[in-house]
Amino acid sequence: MVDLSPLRDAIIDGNAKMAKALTDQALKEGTDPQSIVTTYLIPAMDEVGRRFECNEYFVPELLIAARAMKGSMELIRPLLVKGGVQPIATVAIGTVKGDLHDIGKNLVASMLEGGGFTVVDLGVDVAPEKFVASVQEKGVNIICLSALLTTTMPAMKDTIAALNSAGLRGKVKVMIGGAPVIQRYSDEIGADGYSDNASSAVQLARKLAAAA
Ligand code: B12
Repeated sequence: MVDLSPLRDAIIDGNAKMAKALTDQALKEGTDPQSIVTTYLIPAMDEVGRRFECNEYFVPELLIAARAMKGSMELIRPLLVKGGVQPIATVAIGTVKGDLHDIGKNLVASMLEGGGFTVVDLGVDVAPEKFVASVQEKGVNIICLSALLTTTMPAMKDTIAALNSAGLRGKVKVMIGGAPVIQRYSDEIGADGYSDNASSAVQLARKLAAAA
């Protein structure tokens, strides 16, 4: 396989144009799309996450790296789907009912996608029933709830209650996050985990998928 370390570097540097051009070229040369993801994109986003955790990178760098990764994934995703490559798990992510903040949610979604998950992005202001439907209709294994307002945090509890009422709680893991969320709240409402940033969200999702 050709050395695509410039692709890895382009993602880490957030150079979306370069990342897309290198991905396009690699695919045209016949490089296996799955190996581009596992050998270059996932390690690149892991490195971005590492730099974020040790305060070498901040939110803007995370966002531009995620955007670069997204551009590459747009070229790769249709080929993966055609080739039937198995994702780690399917995740549905959304900002809870009443809440329109989506920057952090989008970041988590991009990092999860770069981390090998299939991501169903339900958007913002997502009612509990919509999360329930995603499990029933799309075979979702993990639900990710984001809230940025203290007034919308109870919608996380409502979503877990709706999963319980639908008899689905045993079939799906629930992860929560967003600036006002803390571990104690996660424990209180019976979520399976909480993380305070997009990078550790991927680690948590991998752990939950392995335990499922
Ligand atoms: C940008 C912003 C907006 C934008 C949102 C644009 C958008 N497309 O998202 C706009 C202008 C629309 C907005 C509107 C409002 N906002 Co506002 N907003 C912010 C602001 C400045 C930044 C939020 C942000 O994007 N942070 C950056 C991201 C990357 O961080 P993050 O979301 O926390 O996500 C990270 C982690 O939390 C985690 N994470 C996030 N989600 C998830 C999910 C899972 C599953 C996991 C594991 C992890 C995880 O990973 C992410 C990446 O590391 C904050 C202040 C602040 N500094 O936080 C106020 C803030 C959140 N807003 C606030 C308020 C009050 C409002 C309004 C009510 C204002 C008004 N009066 O209209 C409205 C509410 C609208 C609504 N119904 O939602 C308050 C909330 C106060 C509170 N205690 O609830 C804040 C804190 C400002 C303040 N200090 O008063 N807002």
